[in-house]
Amino acid sequence: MSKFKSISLTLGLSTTLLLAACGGEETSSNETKSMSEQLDYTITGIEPGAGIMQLTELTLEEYENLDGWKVSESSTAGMLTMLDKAYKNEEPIIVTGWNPHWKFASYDLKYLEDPKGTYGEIENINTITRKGLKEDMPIAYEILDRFYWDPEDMETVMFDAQTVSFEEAAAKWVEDNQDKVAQWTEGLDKVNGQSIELISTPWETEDASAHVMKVVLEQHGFDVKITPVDPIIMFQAIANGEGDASLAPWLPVTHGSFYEQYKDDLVDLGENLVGAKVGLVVPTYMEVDSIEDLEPKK
Ligand code: PBE
Repeated sequence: MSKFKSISLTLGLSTTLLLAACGGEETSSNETKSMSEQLDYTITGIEPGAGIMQLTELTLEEYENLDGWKVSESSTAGMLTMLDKAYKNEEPIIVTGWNPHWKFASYDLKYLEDPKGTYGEIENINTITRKGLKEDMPIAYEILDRFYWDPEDMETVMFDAQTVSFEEAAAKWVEDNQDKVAQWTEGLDKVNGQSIELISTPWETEDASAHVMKVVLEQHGFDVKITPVDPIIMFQAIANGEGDASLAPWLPVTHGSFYEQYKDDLVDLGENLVGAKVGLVVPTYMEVDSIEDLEPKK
């Protein structure tokens, strides 16, 4: 017993000596590095076409203390993997984040304060259609116009879709929320196989809304196709009439610059959800509260 103990003590000691001798390498020097230095002045981003990536580039320009910082391009899955890894090791990480999203239920996270407001405040998600849809498909137009749900509804679908497909999760939500769905379809005649194309974006929030709308429109006799594309392409497709409608624009800030470009060539039916948010997100164990607390690169 005592032998084992002394061996492990010796091992413990030599590991420490070894690490100290290696100097400059992670463990020993991280203690003296500032948090910004440990992060290598990098924000972990997502797909380059996302609105939040544009807002992050703008943020890097607007905040003087972010001199020398960059945002890495990745994918949402890549960002979530990095977040998970950092979180498990209690290492610092800053990600481009948003609500609704299950990451806030899985980890203790906080938004960094944004005194310059480059990420806006509360975001809405709007419904837009191509011009002429009202005349061509008055029933679909009316259902789209009435569609409105709460962040909790969207989260329910996103949560269920972690274990089943979005088709199934959406069908279940529709079944469980017949009162809401009835408000969107009440008094409207069914159609006979009319085709409609919903343009979406490749994030779970939009998978949820597009699939719920698909189920509702299919129950009303429509033949529905969902096409996920980058936000800018989504606006283009609605503006040039290639797609019929979208439930995906995040406004007024996240997709604000795309919207400004195309707003005259589309029909805006207003919010389908209120209470979304985007910003820089960190684990709560990090001792930083504001974007202004970050240090410029030396
Ligand atoms: N998001 C989710 C998207 C919109 C929906 C915030 C990552 C974006 O930044 O464009």
